[in-house]
Amino acid sequence: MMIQPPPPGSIIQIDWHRSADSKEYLSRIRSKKQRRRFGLLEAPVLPPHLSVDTVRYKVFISGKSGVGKTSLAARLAGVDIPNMHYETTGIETTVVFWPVKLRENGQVLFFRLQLWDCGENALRRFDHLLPSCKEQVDAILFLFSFTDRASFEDLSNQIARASDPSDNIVKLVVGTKFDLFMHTDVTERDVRKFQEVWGLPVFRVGGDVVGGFGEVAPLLNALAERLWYQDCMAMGAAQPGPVTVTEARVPLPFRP
Ligand SMILES: Nc1nc2c(ncn2[C@@H]2O[C@H](COP(=O)(O)OP(=O)(O)OP(=O)(O)O)[C@@H](O)[C@H]2O)c(=O)[nH]1
Ligand SMILES: [Mg+2]
Repeated sequence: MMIQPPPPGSIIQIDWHRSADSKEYLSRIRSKKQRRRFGLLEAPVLPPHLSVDTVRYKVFISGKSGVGKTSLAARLAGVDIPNMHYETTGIETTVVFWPVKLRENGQVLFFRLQLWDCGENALRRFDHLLPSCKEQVDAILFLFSFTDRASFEDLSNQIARASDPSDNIVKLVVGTKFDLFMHTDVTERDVRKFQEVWGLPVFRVGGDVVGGFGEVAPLLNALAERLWYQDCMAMGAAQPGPVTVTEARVPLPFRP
């Protein structure tokens, strides 16, 4: 079933990370000026009056070798991106927490996104890696690099390999190295055409990680909003409404 996602910002408050109201929550995923890193079993510690539900999702990052999958995982976690390309030799996971405020009832939720980053050459070499990346996956980020036309042309293969039209996995496309616009190999027109054909949103990222939430908020919010919407639909709610978290998504058993 192909679900048409709602217009951006109709379910969550997309500018919430800029409001005073979000400060207390965002301070839990930051220490000093840096983003806090979370291990597999760690979570932000909230005082009782801020206690909120956490919803957990698995996100697979797909794309040609060198497009910047490992870099995107670092960027979303607020860590400096690697300067050099070191092929990822297997699967690496990164946990990102992101607080979101629902429009409907003003409820705050922590999204726990476990990013699965697998080196493309390892993925091709070892047959068991792709199935474990795809297993119970909630969302896939399909990456291409603005400086590598072949990676853009490879998107349809990536999409066919990791998903099928009837699944209800959230799918987003991310164009990396947007900072290297002098060397761009993929035009705005190409991107627009792709969006028309595939109906998938395309995000642009690039440059050094400067810290702060502004640069990652659009992508994290879009991901959170679609994941939440997908869950509400799967619950059979006609409208994504005030569904309680326990109904919508029973916390999963620990999945490393
Ligand atoms: N200028 C610029 N360079 C980037 C960006 N993202 C990634 N890079 C560079 O691209 C190179 C490859 O990035 P990786 O993240 O290691 O690539 P990967 O997709 O994980 O590659 P595999 O693990 O081999 O599949 C590195 O040298 C990064 O510094 C970006 O947004 N801007
Ligand atoms: Mg990598």
